[in-house]
Amino acid sequence: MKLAAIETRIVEMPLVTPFRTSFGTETMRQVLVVRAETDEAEGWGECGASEAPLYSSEYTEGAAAVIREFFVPALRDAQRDLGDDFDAHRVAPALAAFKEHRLAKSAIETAILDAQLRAQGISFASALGAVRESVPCGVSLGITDTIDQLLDTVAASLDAGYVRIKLKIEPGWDLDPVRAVRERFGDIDLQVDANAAYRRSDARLLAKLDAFDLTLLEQPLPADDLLGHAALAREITTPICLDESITSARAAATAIELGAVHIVNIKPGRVGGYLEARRIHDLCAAHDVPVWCGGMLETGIGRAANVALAALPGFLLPGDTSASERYFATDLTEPFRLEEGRIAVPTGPGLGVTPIPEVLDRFTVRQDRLPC
Ligand code: OSB
Ligand code: MG
Repeated sequence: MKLAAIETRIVEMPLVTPFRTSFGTETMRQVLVVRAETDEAEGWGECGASEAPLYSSEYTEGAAAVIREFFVPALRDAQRDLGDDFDAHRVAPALAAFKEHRLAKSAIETAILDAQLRAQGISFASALGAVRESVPCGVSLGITDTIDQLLDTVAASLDAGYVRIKLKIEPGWDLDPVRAVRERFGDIDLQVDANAAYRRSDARLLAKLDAFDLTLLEQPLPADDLLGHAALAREITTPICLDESITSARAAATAIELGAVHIVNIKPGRVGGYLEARRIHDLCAAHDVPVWCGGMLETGIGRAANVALAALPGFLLPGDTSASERYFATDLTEPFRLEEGRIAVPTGPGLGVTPIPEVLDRFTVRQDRLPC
């Protein structure tokens, strides 16, 4: 396969409701969409970064810049060395010299993998090793102004069919909302995500969550505090799940060895792409560590690939793979719909979905074509 060009677009999609986490509030999903043009097919990828570097150090404009200034020239060089042999597995090695920027690397690798799989007539699901035709879905609910608002949102999510509820927490919004949801809705599958908002000295407070029988506590401490998570794991009974800390298969191996993690949230963007995500899945399976698929408020492009990944055998818990309408009134692709709490895994070649040109154009604020 020969890569002809990388096209980047900055797209701005209004969210149906603001999404508030311990690190900030998003009312609009600013997303970098990547299109890979090859001699055989085109492919699509999306970058998980948002407008500001609040979840991680990456942000949309930075991702666009690193792709333009460094990644595309490196892909051009790699391709020149390889002749017509270029494919998605060459992307990570070609970009490995550039530190971090995993969300941007993932968008590039995904677009090229999509092009390759479309040309080969293979779906993401079968390329990755999926064993399910549909996946059970959870929903991640942001911090609200009042507990009553939160209870209404949980009620609506359960009515819609979501099989697992995740509440965002932060200091000052933890025990009370969790208690209220548990009391009102009883024995539902409930978990919480702190996005690194607590410190080791909060262990006693976090131990009070044990009373609510949560499925897991996601990323309570800073990303680089693996020892803190290991210490916390010895002081509380709620299983610890890591998100921000797991940046690679190596980081996952370290966290498992330290006893810092019981369950892993796999976000392909955060680890640099679906190929590394697959390796983390395999590593966790080998250690009997369950995984689930996280999300970054993806449009249909990223959602298609996430749903395919979530169909692998080690994905033993419902993911943050919610339906398109939970995020957007109009998605970039055909919307993903929830049916009896599940989303069907796309079966067509590559992602199995394609952005709708008029919709993509309507939400695009800037576009750049970079020849390779
Ligand atoms: O921590 O899992 C997270 C969204 C953006 C950034 C980080 C996170 C999230 C979510 C929402 O929790 C997941 C989703 O519904 O896509
Ligand atoms: Mg998280």
